[in-house]
Amino acid sequence: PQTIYLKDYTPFGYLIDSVHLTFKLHPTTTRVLSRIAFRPNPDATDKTFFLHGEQLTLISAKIDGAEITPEVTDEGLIANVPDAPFVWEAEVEISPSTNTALEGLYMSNGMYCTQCEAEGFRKITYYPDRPDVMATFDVRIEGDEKVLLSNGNPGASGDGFAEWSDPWKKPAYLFALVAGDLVNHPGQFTTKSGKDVELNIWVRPGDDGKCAFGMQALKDSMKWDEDVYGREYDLDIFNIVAVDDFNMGAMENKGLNIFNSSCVLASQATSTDADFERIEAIIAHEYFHNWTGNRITCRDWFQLCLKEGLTVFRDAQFTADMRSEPVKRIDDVIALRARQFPEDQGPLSHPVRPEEFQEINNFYTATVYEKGAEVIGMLKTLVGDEAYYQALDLYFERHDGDAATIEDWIKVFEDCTGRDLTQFKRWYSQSGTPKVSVREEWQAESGTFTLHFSQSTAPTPGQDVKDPRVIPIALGLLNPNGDETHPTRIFEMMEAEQSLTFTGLGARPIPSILRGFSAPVMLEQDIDNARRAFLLAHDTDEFNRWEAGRDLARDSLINMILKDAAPDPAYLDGLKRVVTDTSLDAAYRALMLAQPTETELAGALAALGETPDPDKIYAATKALSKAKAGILADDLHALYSDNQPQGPYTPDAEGSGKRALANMAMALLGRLGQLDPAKAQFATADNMTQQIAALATLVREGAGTEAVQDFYDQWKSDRLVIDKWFGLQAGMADPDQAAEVAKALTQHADFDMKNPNRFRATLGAFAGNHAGFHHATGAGYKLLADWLIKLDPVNPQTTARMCTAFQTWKRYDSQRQSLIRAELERILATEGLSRDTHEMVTRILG
Ligand code: B3K
Ligand code: ZN
Repeated sequence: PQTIYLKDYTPFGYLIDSVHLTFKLHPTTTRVLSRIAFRPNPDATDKTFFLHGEQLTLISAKIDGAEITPEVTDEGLIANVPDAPFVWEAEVEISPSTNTALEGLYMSNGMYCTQCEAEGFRKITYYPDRPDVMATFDVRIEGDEKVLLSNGNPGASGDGFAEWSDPWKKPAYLFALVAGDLVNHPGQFTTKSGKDVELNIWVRPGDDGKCAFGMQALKDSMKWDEDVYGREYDLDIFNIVAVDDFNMGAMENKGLNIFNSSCVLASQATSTDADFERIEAIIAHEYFHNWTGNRITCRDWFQLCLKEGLTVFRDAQFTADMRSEPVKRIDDVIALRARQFPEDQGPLSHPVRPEEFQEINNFYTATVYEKGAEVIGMLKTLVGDEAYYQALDLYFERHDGDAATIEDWIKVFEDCTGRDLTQFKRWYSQSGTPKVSVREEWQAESGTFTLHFSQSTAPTPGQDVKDPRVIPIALGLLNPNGDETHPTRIFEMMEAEQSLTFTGLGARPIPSILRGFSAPVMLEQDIDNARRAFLLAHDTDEFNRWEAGRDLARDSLINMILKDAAPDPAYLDGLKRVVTDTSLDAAYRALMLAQPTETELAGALAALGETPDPDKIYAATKALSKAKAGILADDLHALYSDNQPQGPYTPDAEGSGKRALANMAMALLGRLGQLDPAKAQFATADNMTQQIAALATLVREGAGTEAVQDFYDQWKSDRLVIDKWFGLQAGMADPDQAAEVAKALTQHADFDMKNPNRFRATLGAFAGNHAGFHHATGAGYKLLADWLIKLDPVNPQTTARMCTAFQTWKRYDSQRQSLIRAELERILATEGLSRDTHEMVTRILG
C-alpha cells in the first residue's frame, strides 16, 4: 500500500467554477451525470488532469462536448485537457444497494444516503476528491422516493425529481444526497440578523416521536454559536437525516447533516440520560462544523484537527454551558485517559497533525479529536479569553472560504497577541503524552515554598527524541486549615526543568496542581494519601477535588492487586464524607462514587512497570465496590430515595445527576445482596436510564436472566434499544463465560454484522469486558479476530477501527502477547485484506 506524506502536498492543477450533478436513482444501476467547469490553476505547476474514481463504471466522458476515452485505473482516470477553461462531462453507473462499506452512495433500510468524508465522493463520480478543491454544487435528483434531499437551498421540484443548489463553495467530502420515504419533524429558527431558517429532522415513519429533543438541541446550538462565537447560519434551510447504517456518529455535510440514528433519535422511554447528553453534543458538534470545517475547511487531510479539534473544543464549551462545567470537564478527562492516552502511549501513537498515512479513515482518532481539542484549550488558557475570541474573529474573517492549515490557525493567534507560538506548535507535531513531575521544597525559616517541575515524553513510533513543550499548569495553594491562600494562576512551563517559588508564607502550603486538567499530561507528584484525602475534602477546584478521590481509589486498587492489601480506609472515609455531603450536586457525587475501570487500571499498572493481571484486576474492582457498599451501608437507602427526581422526567443536568447518584446507590445495594430496589425499579421505570441501570444491577449480581428476557420482549422492535441489550450482555458477562456469551449473541437472529451499531454493540462491548476479552484461554482474542476477518470485506472502515481493541497488547504477559500476536498475524494473512485493516494491524504489531 502507498503512503501519503504531508511534505508532498502540491495544489491541484485545476480550479472548479461550478459542478452540476444529476442522479437517476436505482438500487443497482444508479446513473450519475456530472458537468464540471474547470480552469487551469495559476498557482499549480503539475497540470496532470487526474480525477479520483473508484468502483465506477464509466459510460461516457466528454471535454467541451467532444467524446473522449480517458485512461482509467482502479483509482481514477487521466485525460488530456486544454490549457484553458473547459467543461468536463461524464456519466457513470454505480450500485448503492451492494455498497456495504457505507462510503459513497449506499442504501440503508430502503433509503439512499451518502457518506463522503474523507474520500467517498470518488465512489460517486470522477472528481478531484481532495478538500482543497472547492466549488458550488447544483444537484438534480430523479427518483420515486417521497423525499429527495441534497445540500444548500431547495430549487425546482415535482413529480419524481428535486433540484438543490448550494451557493457556498465546498469540497466534495461535504456533498450529500438522501432519498427515501421519510417524514420530518419541522422547526424554525430566526438568526440574529433576522433571517428565517427552516429546520427539519428527517426520519423513517414511526421515529417521528423521537425528534423533539434533537430539534431543541439544534436551536440551542444555533443560538449558542451566535452568542459565543458570533457565527450565524448561512442557508435558508438546515436538514438533519437519521440513518440506521452508519460508520460513525454523524456527518456535517453542508446544510444536510446525516446522523447515525443512535446519535439523534431520543425519547424518555428508549434513551438514557447519557444518550440525551451525547445527542445534544453531537448535534451541536455537527452544526458548529458549519463554520469550523465547512466555511473554513482543511487544505489536506493532515490538517484534520484544524476542524475536528476546534469543533470538539466548541462542543465541549457548549455542553459545559448547557449543563455543568466541572462535570463535563471530568467526563472529558475520563474519556481522554480511557481512549487517547492508550493510543498515544502505544503502537498507534501519532501527532495531533499526522505526517503520513495509508488510509485517512484510520486517523479519525482520539488524538486528532480529543487531544486536538485539548491543544486548543491550552492555547485559550495561555492567551486568555479575550485574546482567544479576538483570534477566532480574525480566523473567520481572514480564512472564510479557505482550505486552511495549522500554520494559518497559529498565525491568527500570533498576529492577535504578538506572541511567538513556535514552541507551542510542538503540540501538533510531537506525539506521546508528556510526563510532568513535581518536587516540593519548603524552607520554614524564610517561609519559602518552591515547586520544581520537570517534563519528559517517552519515545513514540518514529519519534525518538522529544523537545520540551509549552505546558500551561494551573495551580493554587491551600493552607493547612484548608483555606485557599493563593487562587488559581497559570504557570507556563517551557523548559525541561523549571521552578516556581512562593515567598512570605507562614506555614507549609498544600499545592493543588494541574487544576481543571489544564494540560493533557501525566502528573507525577510525590504525595501521600493523607494529602490526597485533604485535597478531596478541601480543594476549591472541583476537578482536582475529584482527581484526589480518583487517585486514592486507583492507588487503593493497585495495592489490592499487587499486595493483596485491604481497601484503603482513607479513601473510603473521604468518599463517605463527599458522597453524603448534600451541598455538592448529585452528578458530582455520582462521579465521585465511580471508580477507575479495569482497563484504566491495566494502563496504570503498565505505567508502573507492572504486568496487569486481568483476573486480579477484576477481583479487586469487585472487592472495592463491595467495600464502598459496606462503608456506605447506612446511607444507601437514603441516597437512593432522596435522589429520585420529582415530577416528570427531564434529561437535564439536575435530573440526570440525581438518577446517576440514585442508580449508583442501587448498584451498591446490589453488592450487599439487596436487590429489591433494582427489581422494583426494573418493573416500574418510565425511562430508559432507570430501566437499564436496574437491569445492569440484576445482571451484575447474577439475578438478571428473567429481566434480560423481559427486556428483549418489550423492546424487540426497537433497533437502538436492542443494541443496548446486546451491549449489556456482552459487556457484563462473567469473565469465564464472556466469550461464549458474546459468541451466542453473534448467533442471535437479531445480530447483523452489516449494521455497524449492532456489530459494535456486540463485539465492541465484548472487547471492553476486560477480564472476559483478555481471558487466559485466548478465546476472546480468537472470537474478535474471527469477526474482524468476516467483517473486513463487508465494511473495512468499521473493521479497522475495531482493531484498536488490540492496541494495548504489549501491556500483558508473554502468554497473552503471543496469543494476540497470533491473532493479529492471522488477520494480516487474510487474502484480500482491506488497506484500512492492513494498515491498522501492521501498525499495532509495530
Ligand atoms: N467529520 C465526520 C467524521 C467523518 C469520518 C470519516 N471516516 C464527523 C465529525 O467529526 O463531525
Ligand atoms: Zn467533527
